[in-house]
Amino acid sequence: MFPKNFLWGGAFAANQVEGAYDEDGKGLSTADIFPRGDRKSGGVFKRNYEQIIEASKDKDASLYPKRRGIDFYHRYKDDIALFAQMGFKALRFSFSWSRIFPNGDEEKPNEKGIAFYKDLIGELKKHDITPIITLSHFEMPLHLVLEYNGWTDRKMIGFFLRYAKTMVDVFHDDIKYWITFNEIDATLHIPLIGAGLIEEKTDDLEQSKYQALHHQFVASSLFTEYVHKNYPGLMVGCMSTKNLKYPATCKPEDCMQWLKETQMDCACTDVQVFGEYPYVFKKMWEEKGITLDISKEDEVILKENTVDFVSFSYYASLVTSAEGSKKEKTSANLLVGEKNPYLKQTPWGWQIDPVGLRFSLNQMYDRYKLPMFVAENGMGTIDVLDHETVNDDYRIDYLRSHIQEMGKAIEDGVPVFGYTYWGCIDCISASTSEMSKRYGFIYVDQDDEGKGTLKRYPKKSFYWYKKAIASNGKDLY
Ligand code: BGP
Repeated sequence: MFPKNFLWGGAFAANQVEGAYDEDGKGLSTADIFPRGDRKSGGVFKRNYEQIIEASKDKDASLYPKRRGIDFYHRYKDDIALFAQMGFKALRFSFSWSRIFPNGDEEKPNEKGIAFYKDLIGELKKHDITPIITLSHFEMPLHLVLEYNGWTDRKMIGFFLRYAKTMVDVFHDDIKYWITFNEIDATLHIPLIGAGLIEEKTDDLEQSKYQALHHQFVASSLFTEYVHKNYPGLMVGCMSTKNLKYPATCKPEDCMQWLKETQMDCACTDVQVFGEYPYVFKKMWEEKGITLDISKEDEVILKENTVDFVSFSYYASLVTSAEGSKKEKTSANLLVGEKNPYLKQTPWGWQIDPVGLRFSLNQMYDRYKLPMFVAENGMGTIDVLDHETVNDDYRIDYLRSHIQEMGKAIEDGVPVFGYTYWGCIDCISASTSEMSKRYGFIYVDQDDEGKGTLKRYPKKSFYWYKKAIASNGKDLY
Protein backbone atom coordinates (compact mmCIF):
# COMPACT_ATOMS: atom_id res chain seq x y z
CA MET A 1 0.00 0.00 0.00
CA PHE A 2 2.99 2.38 0.26
CA PRO A 3 4.34 3.96 -2.95
CA LYS A 4 7.58 2.44 -4.23
CA ASN A 5 9.73 5.48 -3.40
CA PHE A 6 8.04 6.28 -0.08
CA LEU A 7 10.34 8.40 2.10
CA TRP A 8 10.68 6.39 5.31
CA GLY A 9 12.85 8.08 7.90
CA GLY A 10 13.21 10.09 11.05
CA ALA A 11 13.09 13.67 12.25
CA PHE A 12 14.67 15.96 14.79
CA ALA A 13 15.54 19.64 15.20
CA ALA A 14 18.94 21.35 15.42
CA ASN A 15 18.14 22.95 18.77
CA GLN A 16 17.25 19.59 20.32
CA VAL A 17 20.26 17.57 19.15
CA GLU A 18 23.26 19.64 18.01
CA GLY A 19 24.62 21.15 21.22
CA ALA A 20 27.84 23.14 20.49
CA TYR A 21 25.66 26.20 21.21
CA ASP A 22 28.58 28.63 21.08
CA GLU A 23 31.02 26.86 18.75
CA ASP A 24 32.38 27.90 15.36
CA GLY A 25 30.81 31.32 15.44
CA LYS A 26 27.24 30.32 16.35
CA GLY A 27 25.28 33.08 18.12
CA LEU A 28 22.92 32.54 21.06
CA SER A 29 19.50 31.34 19.93
CA THR A 30 16.14 31.47 21.68
CA ALA A 31 16.54 27.74 22.43
CA ASP A 32 19.68 28.47 24.50
CA ILE A 33 17.83 30.40 27.21
CA PHE A 34 15.21 27.80 28.24
CA PRO A 35 15.71 25.89 31.50
CA ARG A 36 14.35 22.39 32.04
CA GLY A 37 10.75 21.74 33.04
CA ASP A 38 9.46 18.30 33.90
CA ARG A 39 6.58 15.87 33.50
CA LYS A 40 4.78 17.13 36.63
CA SER A 41 5.22 20.90 36.25
CA GLY A 42 4.97 20.68 32.43
CA GLY A 43 6.85 22.49 29.72
CA VAL A 44 8.64 25.84 29.87
CA PHE A 45 7.32 28.03 27.06
CA LYS A 46 7.55 31.53 28.53
CA ARG A 47 10.47 33.69 29.61
CA ASN A 48 10.22 37.34 30.56
CA TYR A 49 12.73 39.98 29.46
CA GLU A 50 14.74 39.83 32.70
CA GLN A 51 14.95 36.02 32.62
CA ILE A 52 16.13 36.15 29.00
CA ILE A 53 18.85 38.72 29.77
CA GLU A 54 19.97 36.73 32.83
CA ALA A 55 20.14 33.47 30.84
CA SER A 56 21.95 35.16 27.96
CA LYS A 57 24.71 36.19 30.40
CA ASP A 58 24.79 32.80 32.15
CA LYS A 59 27.77 30.75 31.07
CA ASP A 60 26.58 27.71 33.05
CA ALA A 61 25.40 25.64 30.09
CA SER A 62 24.20 22.86 32.42
CA LEU A 63 21.07 24.85 33.25
CA TYR A 64 20.00 25.04 29.59
CA PRO A 65 19.77 21.51 28.14
CA LYS A 66 19.38 22.67 24.52
CA ARG A 67 22.87 24.17 24.71
CA ARG A 68 24.25 20.61 24.87
CA GLY A 69 21.63 18.62 22.96
CA ILE A 70 23.03 15.15 22.43
CA ASP A 71 26.29 16.51 20.96
CA PHE A 72 25.11 15.68 17.44
CA TYR A 73 27.35 18.51 16.21
CA HIS A 74 30.41 16.33 16.88
CA ARG A 75 28.79 12.88 16.46
CA TYR A 76 26.66 13.33 13.35
CA LYS A 77 28.73 10.93 11.20
CA ASP A 78 28.20 7.98 13.56
CA ASP A 79 24.54 8.89 14.14
CA ILE A 80 23.86 9.12 10.40
CA ALA A 81 25.58 5.73 9.97
CA LEU A 82 23.06 4.32 12.48
CA PHE A 83 20.15 5.87 10.52
CA ALA A 84 21.58 4.29 7.37
CA GLN A 85 21.76 0.94 9.19
CA MET A 86 17.98 1.23 9.70
CA GLY A 87 17.64 1.91 5.99
CA PHE A 88 16.42 5.51 6.26
CA LYS A 89 15.38 7.02 2.92
CA ALA A 90 15.00 10.51 4.43
CA LEU A 91 16.01 12.62 7.40
CA ARG A 92 13.96 15.66 8.37
CA PHE A 93 16.06 18.11 10.33
CA SER A 94 16.62 21.84 10.63
CA PHE A 95 19.37 24.37 10.12
CA SER A 96 20.24 26.47 13.14
CA TRP A 97 19.63 30.04 11.94
CA SER A 98 22.09 31.47 14.50
CA ARG A 99 24.86 29.21 13.16
CA ILE A 100 24.50 30.97 9.82
CA PHE A 101 23.69 34.52 10.98
CA PRO A 102 24.80 34.69 14.65
CA ASN A 103 22.88 37.92 15.34
CA GLY A 104 20.41 37.52 12.51
CA ASP A 105 20.72 41.06 11.11
CA GLU A 106 24.29 40.83 9.72
CA GLU A 107 24.93 41.24 6.01
CA LYS A 108 27.31 38.28 5.63
CA PRO A 109 26.83 34.66 6.81
CA ASN A 110 29.14 32.75 9.15
CA GLU A 111 31.07 30.51 6.76
CA LYS A 112 31.86 27.93 9.50
CA GLY A 113 28.13 27.43 10.00
CA ILE A 114 27.61 26.76 6.30
CA ALA A 115 30.62 24.42 6.27
CA PHE A 116 29.11 22.29 9.06
CA TYR A 117 25.89 21.76 7.11
CA LYS A 118 27.85 21.01 3.93
CA ASP A 119 29.64 18.21 5.81
CA LEU A 120 26.36 16.97 7.33
CA ILE A 121 24.59 16.86 3.97
CA GLY A 122 27.63 15.24 2.39
CA GLU A 123 27.33 12.48 4.99
CA LEU A 124 23.63 11.97 4.17
CA LYS A 125 24.45 11.79 0.47
CA LYS A 126 27.04 9.08 1.17
CA HIS A 127 24.22 6.97 2.61
CA ASP A 128 21.62 7.96 0.03
CA ILE A 129 19.45 9.65 2.65
CA THR A 130 17.25 12.48 1.31
CA PRO A 131 17.43 15.63 3.47
CA ILE A 132 14.12 17.35 4.23
CA ILE A 133 14.97 20.72 5.71
CA THR A 134 13.13 23.02 8.11
CA LEU A 135 14.60 26.53 8.06
CA SER A 136 13.13 27.73 11.37
CA HIS A 137 12.40 25.05 13.97
CA PHE A 138 11.61 26.68 17.32
CA GLU A 139 14.73 28.82 17.36
CA MET A 140 16.07 32.09 15.96
CA PRO A 141 19.03 34.36 16.82
CA LEU A 142 18.39 35.77 20.30
CA HIS A 143 19.60 39.20 19.16
CA LEU A 144 16.53 39.46 16.88
CA VAL A 145 14.32 38.94 19.92
CA LEU A 146 16.06 41.53 22.10
CA GLU A 147 16.55 44.11 19.32
CA TYR A 148 13.32 43.77 17.32
CA ASN A 149 10.96 41.74 19.55
CA GLY A 150 11.11 38.97 16.98
CA TRP A 151 8.56 38.64 14.23
CA THR A 152 6.45 41.55 15.49
CA ASP A 153 8.88 43.69 13.45
CA ARG A 154 8.39 43.62 9.68
CA LYS A 155 12.19 43.84 9.25
CA MET A 156 12.28 40.17 10.20
CA ILE A 157 10.99 39.33 6.71
CA GLY A 158 14.22 40.67 5.23
CA PHE A 159 16.44 38.99 7.81
CA PHE A 160 14.73 35.62 7.30
CA LEU A 161 14.91 35.90 3.51
CA ARG A 162 18.63 36.70 3.64
CA TYR A 163 19.17 33.53 5.71
CA ALA A 164 16.78 31.33 3.69
CA LYS A 165 18.11 32.49 0.29
CA THR A 166 21.70 31.97 1.48
CA MET A 167 20.89 28.36 2.36
CA VAL A 168 18.93 27.48 -0.79
CA ASP A 169 21.62 29.14 -2.96
CA VAL A 170 24.21 26.85 -1.32
CA PHE A 171 22.12 23.66 -1.11
CA HIS A 172 19.67 23.78 -4.04
CA ASP A 173 21.42 20.83 -5.73
CA ASP A 174 21.33 18.71 -2.56
CA ILE A 175 17.96 19.51 -1.03
CA LYS A 176 14.63 19.16 -2.84
CA TYR A 177 12.22 19.52 0.10
CA TRP A 178 12.09 22.78 2.09
CA ILE A 179 9.83 23.62 5.02
CA THR A 180 10.00 27.27 6.15
CA PHE A 181 8.55 27.17 9.68
CA ASN A 182 8.05 24.24 12.03
CA GLU A 183 4.45 24.23 13.33
CA ILE A 184 3.90 27.82 12.18
CA ASP A 185 0.74 27.89 14.37
CA ALA A 186 3.03 27.80 17.43
CA THR A 187 3.27 31.60 17.14
CA LEU A 188 -0.31 31.71 18.42
CA HIS A 189 0.20 29.21 21.24
CA ILE A 190 3.83 29.76 22.37
CA PRO A 191 4.85 33.12 20.81
CA LEU A 192 8.36 33.33 22.26
CA ILE A 193 9.33 29.94 20.82
CA GLY A 194 7.31 30.34 17.62
CA ALA A 195 8.11 33.96 16.81
CA GLY A 196 10.65 35.37 19.28
CA LEU A 197 7.96 37.55 20.84
CA ILE A 198 8.51 38.85 24.40
CA GLU A 199 5.03 39.25 25.84
CA GLU A 200 5.71 42.17 28.16
CA LYS A 201 7.27 44.08 25.26
CA THR A 202 3.94 44.13 23.40
CA ASP A 203 1.07 46.56 24.03
CA ASP A 204 -1.54 44.10 22.77
CA LEU A 205 -0.41 40.46 22.85
CA GLU A 206 -3.14 39.08 20.60
CA GLN A 207 -2.54 41.82 18.00
CA SER A 208 1.23 41.18 18.16
CA LYS A 209 0.86 37.42 17.76
CA TYR A 210 -1.28 37.70 14.64
CA GLN A 211 0.92 40.46 13.19
CA ALA A 212 4.03 38.34 13.80
CA LEU A 213 2.32 35.36 12.18
CA HIS A 214 1.40 37.54 9.19
CA HIS A 215 5.05 38.55 8.76
CA GLN A 216 5.99 34.86 8.85
CA PHE A 217 3.39 34.03 6.18
CA VAL A 218 4.75 36.82 3.94
CA ALA A 219 8.35 35.68 4.49
CA SER A 220 7.39 32.09 3.73
CA SER A 221 5.63 33.14 0.51
CA LEU A 222 8.55 35.31 -0.61
CA PHE A 223 10.90 32.35 -0.07
CA THR A 224 8.51 30.16 -2.05
CA GLU A 225 8.53 32.75 -4.86
CA TYR A 226 12.37 32.82 -4.85
CA VAL A 227 12.62 29.03 -5.01
CA HIS A 228 9.97 28.63 -7.74
CA LYS A 229 11.66 31.34 -9.83
CA ASN A 230 15.31 30.31 -9.36
CA TYR A 231 15.20 26.59 -8.63
CA PRO A 232 12.19 25.02 -10.38
CA GLY A 233 11.72 21.42 -9.23
CA LEU A 234 12.46 22.14 -5.59
CA MET A 235 9.39 21.82 -3.36
CA VAL A 236 8.38 24.18 -0.56
CA GLY A 237 5.97 22.89 2.06
CA CYS A 238 4.03 24.28 4.99
CA MET A 239 4.01 22.57 8.38
CA SER A 240 1.54 22.88 11.23
CA THR A 241 0.61 21.07 14.43
CA LYS A 242 -2.27 18.70 13.75
CA ASN A 243 -4.41 19.26 16.80
CA LEU A 244 -7.03 16.63 15.99
CA LYS A 245 -10.15 16.83 18.13
CA TYR A 246 -13.38 14.82 18.37
CA PRO A 247 -16.73 16.15 19.65
CA ALA A 248 -17.51 14.80 23.14
CA THR A 249 -21.06 13.81 22.11
CA CYS A 250 -23.48 14.00 19.14
CA LYS A 251 -25.08 16.98 20.88
CA PRO A 252 -25.28 19.65 18.14
CA GLU A 253 -23.59 22.26 20.36
CA ASP A 254 -20.64 19.93 20.93
CA CYS A 255 -20.36 19.33 17.19
CA MET A 256 -20.54 23.06 16.45
CA GLN A 257 -17.70 23.65 18.94
CA TRP A 258 -15.75 20.84 17.26
CA LEU A 259 -16.25 22.42 13.83
CA LYS A 260 -15.07 25.85 15.04
CA GLU A 261 -11.93 24.41 16.62
CA THR A 262 -11.22 22.25 13.58
CA GLN A 263 -11.49 25.29 11.30
CA MET A 264 -9.03 27.19 13.51
CA ASP A 265 -6.74 24.14 13.51
CA CYS A 266 -6.60 24.29 9.69
CA ALA A 267 -6.39 28.10 9.44
CA CYS A 268 -2.60 28.45 9.11
CA THR A 269 -2.40 25.74 6.45
CA ASP A 270 -5.35 27.44 4.67
CA VAL A 271 -3.27 30.62 4.34
CA GLN A 272 -0.25 28.81 2.89
CA VAL A 273 -2.25 26.58 0.53
CA PHE A 274 -5.03 28.95 -0.60
CA GLY A 275 -2.97 32.14 -0.33
CA GLU A 276 -5.57 34.05 1.67
CA TYR A 277 -6.90 34.32 5.20
CA PRO A 278 -9.90 32.11 6.03
CA TYR A 279 -13.01 33.79 7.45
CA VAL A 280 -12.40 32.15 10.88
CA PHE A 281 -9.23 34.25 11.23
CA LYS A 282 -11.02 37.44 10.17
CA LYS A 283 -13.87 36.70 12.59
CA MET A 284 -11.31 36.09 15.36
CA TRP A 285 -9.61 39.46 14.65
CA GLU A 286 -13.00 41.23 14.75
CA GLU A 287 -13.89 39.58 18.07
CA LYS A 288 -10.49 40.49 19.54
CA GLY A 289 -10.56 44.02 18.10
CA ILE A 290 -7.44 43.34 16.04
CA THR A 291 -6.54 45.33 12.92
CA LEU A 292 -3.47 43.97 11.19
CA ASP A 293 -0.99 45.79 8.98
CA ILE A 294 -1.66 43.79 5.77
CA SER A 295 -0.77 45.69 2.62
CA LYS A 296 -2.29 45.07 -0.81
CA GLU A 297 1.19 43.92 -1.85
CA ASP A 298 1.23 41.39 1.01
CA GLU A 299 -2.06 39.97 -0.22
CA VAL A 300 -0.68 39.51 -3.75
CA ILE A 301 2.48 37.86 -2.39
CA LEU A 302 0.43 35.37 -0.34
CA LYS A 303 -1.94 34.66 -3.21
CA GLU A 304 0.70 34.08 -5.88
CA ASN A 305 3.18 31.98 -3.92
CA THR A 306 1.46 29.02 -2.29
CA VAL A 307 3.09 25.78 -1.18
CA ASP A 308 3.78 22.56 -3.12
CA PHE A 309 3.06 20.11 -0.29
CA VAL A 310 1.42 19.99 3.12
CA SER A 311 3.11 18.54 6.18
CA PHE A 312 2.13 18.34 9.82
CA SER A 313 3.07 16.82 13.15
CA TYR A 314 0.63 14.27 14.61
CA TYR A 315 1.08 12.75 18.06
CA ALA A 316 -2.26 12.48 19.78
CA SER A 317 -5.88 13.60 19.71
CA LEU A 318 -8.15 15.45 22.12
CA VAL A 319 -11.89 15.86 22.78
CA THR A 320 -13.86 19.10 22.77
CA SER A 321 -17.36 20.12 23.86
CA ALA A 322 -19.45 23.23 24.22
CA GLU A 323 -19.25 23.07 28.03
CA GLY A 324 -15.58 22.02 28.10
CA SER A 325 -14.53 23.77 31.27
CA LYS A 326 -15.87 21.17 33.71
CA LYS A 327 -14.34 18.15 31.91
CA GLU A 328 -11.10 16.38 32.93
CA LYS A 329 -8.19 17.69 30.81
CA THR A 330 -5.05 16.23 29.28
CA SER A 331 -2.43 17.53 26.85
CA ALA A 332 -1.46 16.79 23.26
CA ASN A 333 1.62 18.57 22.00
CA LEU A 334 1.01 22.33 22.27
CA LEU A 335 -2.61 22.13 23.40
CA VAL A 336 -4.65 21.01 26.41
CA GLY A 337 -8.04 19.41 25.83
CA GLU A 338 -10.54 16.95 27.24
CA LYS A 339 -9.70 13.31 27.89
CA ASN A 340 -10.97 10.54 25.62
CA PRO A 341 -12.15 7.52 27.64
CA TYR A 342 -11.42 5.20 24.68
CA LEU A 343 -7.71 6.05 24.45
CA LYS A 344 -4.58 5.21 26.48
CA GLN A 345 -2.06 7.96 27.33
CA THR A 346 1.70 8.28 27.46
CA PRO A 347 3.21 9.18 30.88
CA TRP A 348 3.04 12.81 29.66
CA GLY A 349 -0.71 12.49 29.10
CA TRP A 350 -0.63 12.46 25.29
CA GLN A 351 -3.53 10.25 24.11
CA ILE A 352 -2.42 7.47 21.73
CA ASP A 353 -4.77 7.47 18.73
CA PRO A 354 -3.52 5.74 15.54
CA VAL A 355 -6.92 6.01 13.82
CA GLY A 356 -6.52 9.77 14.32
CA LEU A 357 -3.60 9.74 11.90
CA ARG A 358 -5.80 8.19 9.18
CA PHE A 359 -8.55 10.68 10.06
CA SER A 360 -6.09 13.64 9.89
CA LEU A 361 -4.55 12.57 6.56
CA ASN A 362 -8.01 12.18 4.99
CA GLN A 363 -9.26 15.45 6.43
CA MET A 364 -6.17 17.41 5.32
CA TYR A 365 -6.08 15.92 1.81
CA ASP A 366 -9.83 16.41 1.44
CA ARG A 367 -9.27 20.12 2.14
CA TYR A 368 -6.01 20.81 0.31
CA LYS A 369 -5.60 18.26 -2.51
CA LEU A 370 -1.77 18.50 -2.27
CA PRO A 371 0.84 15.80 -1.60
CA MET A 372 0.97 14.98 2.12
CA PHE A 373 4.01 14.41 4.33
CA VAL A 374 3.93 13.26 7.98
CA ALA A 375 6.78 15.39 9.33
CA GLU A 376 6.44 14.20 12.92
CA ASN A 377 4.78 11.30 14.68
CA GLY A 378 6.22 9.56 17.71
CA MET A 379 5.91 8.43 21.29
CA GLY A 380 7.83 10.16 24.06
CA THR A 381 7.99 7.89 27.06
CA ILE A 382 10.23 6.42 29.78
CA ASP A 383 12.80 3.91 28.49
CA VAL A 384 15.05 1.76 30.66
CA LEU A 385 18.44 0.65 29.32
CA ASP A 386 18.78 -3.10 29.90
CA HIS A 387 21.94 -4.96 28.80
CA GLU A 388 22.78 -2.22 26.28
CA THR A 389 19.34 -2.11 24.68
CA VAL A 390 15.75 -1.12 25.47
CA ASN A 391 12.86 -3.56 25.09
CA ASP A 392 10.51 -0.88 23.77
CA ASP A 393 7.64 -3.09 22.58
CA TYR A 394 5.30 -0.20 23.48
CA ARG A 395 7.05 1.98 20.88
CA ILE A 396 6.83 -0.81 18.30
CA ASP A 397 3.09 -1.09 19.04
CA TYR A 398 2.74 2.70 18.61
CA LEU A 399 4.64 2.66 15.33
CA ARG A 400 2.90 -0.44 13.96
CA SER A 401 -0.59 0.94 14.61
CA HIS A 402 0.22 4.41 13.21
CA ILE A 403 1.91 3.01 10.11
CA GLN A 404 -1.05 0.67 9.54
CA GLU A 405 -3.49 3.58 9.76
CA MET A 406 -1.27 5.69 7.47
CA GLY A 407 -1.37 2.78 4.99
CA LYS A 408 -5.18 2.78 5.18
CA ALA A 409 -5.18 6.52 4.42
CA ILE A 410 -3.08 5.82 1.32
CA GLU A 411 -5.57 3.11 0.32
CA ASP A 412 -8.34 5.69 0.92
CA GLY A 413 -6.65 7.70 -1.82
CA VAL A 414 -4.47 10.12 0.14
CA PRO A 415 -1.06 10.71 -1.59
CA VAL A 416 1.36 10.49 1.35
CA PHE A 417 4.97 10.66 0.14
CA GLY A 418 6.88 10.33 3.39
CA TYR A 419 6.91 9.64 7.11
CA THR A 420 9.69 10.88 9.39
CA TYR A 421 9.25 9.47 12.87
CA TRP A 422 9.88 12.16 15.45
CA GLY A 423 12.88 11.87 17.64
CA CYS A 424 14.52 9.03 15.67
CA ILE A 425 17.31 9.32 18.26
CA ASP A 426 16.68 10.32 21.88
CA CYS A 427 16.93 14.10 22.10
CA ILE A 428 16.08 17.06 24.32
CA SER A 429 12.32 17.48 24.56
CA ALA A 430 10.99 20.68 22.97
CA SER A 431 8.51 21.50 25.73
CA THR A 432 10.25 20.34 28.91
CA SER A 433 13.91 20.15 27.79
CA GLU A 434 14.07 16.71 29.42
CA MET A 435 16.11 13.78 28.14
CA SER A 436 13.89 11.38 30.10
CA LYS A 437 11.04 11.87 27.64
CA ARG A 438 12.60 9.49 25.13
CA TYR A 439 11.33 9.02 21.54
CA GLY A 440 14.26 7.40 19.77
CA PHE A 441 15.04 4.13 18.07
CA ILE A 442 18.45 4.82 19.59
CA TYR A 443 18.97 5.30 23.33
CA VAL A 444 21.41 8.09 24.27
CA ASP A 445 23.17 7.65 27.59
CA GLN A 446 22.52 11.11 29.04
CA ASP A 447 20.15 12.01 31.88
CA ASP A 448 18.11 15.16 32.50
CA GLU A 449 21.09 16.82 34.21
CA GLY A 450 23.37 16.11 31.26
CA LYS A 451 25.27 13.32 33.03
CA GLY A 452 26.22 10.20 31.05
CA THR A 453 28.62 8.88 28.43
CA LEU A 454 26.49 10.05 25.45
CA LYS A 455 26.96 6.53 24.06
CA ARG A 456 24.31 5.40 21.60
CA TYR A 457 22.44 2.06 22.04
CA PRO A 458 19.98 0.74 19.39
CA LYS A 459 16.65 -0.21 20.98
CA LYS A 460 14.47 -3.17 19.95
CA SER A 461 12.46 -0.73 17.77
CA PHE A 462 15.66 0.08 15.79
CA TYR A 463 15.65 -3.43 14.30
CA TRP A 464 11.86 -3.48 13.94
CA TYR A 465 11.84 -0.20 11.94
CA LYS A 466 14.69 -1.52 9.77
CA LYS A 467 12.45 -4.47 8.75
CA ALA A 468 9.44 -2.19 8.26
CA ILE A 469 11.43 0.05 5.89
CA ALA A 470 13.05 -2.87 4.04
CA SER A 471 9.57 -4.32 3.36
CA ASN A 472 8.18 -0.86 2.43
CA GLY A 473 5.72 -0.99 5.29
CA LYS A 474 4.55 -4.58 4.83
CA ASP A 475 6.52 -6.45 7.51
CA LEU A 476 5.26 -4.85 10.71
CA TYR A 477 5.47 -7.83 13.08
C1 BGP B 1 6.65 19.28 18.29
C2 BGP B 1 7.98 19.87 17.84
C3 BGP B 1 9.15 18.99 17.95
C4 BGP B 1 9.07 17.90 19.01
C5 BGP B 1 7.67 17.41 19.31
C6 BGP B 1 7.61 16.60 20.59
O1 BGP B 1 5.83 20.33 18.67
O2 BGP B 1 7.88 20.26 16.47
O3 BGP B 1 10.27 19.84 18.11
O4 BGP B 1 9.82 18.20 20.13
O5 BGP B 1 6.75 18.45 19.40
O6 BGP B 1 7.41 17.48 21.68
P1 BGP B 1 8.25 17.27 23.01
O7 BGP B 1 9.68 17.23 22.59
O8 BGP B 1 7.92 18.43 23.86
O9 BGP B 1 7.79 15.95 23.58
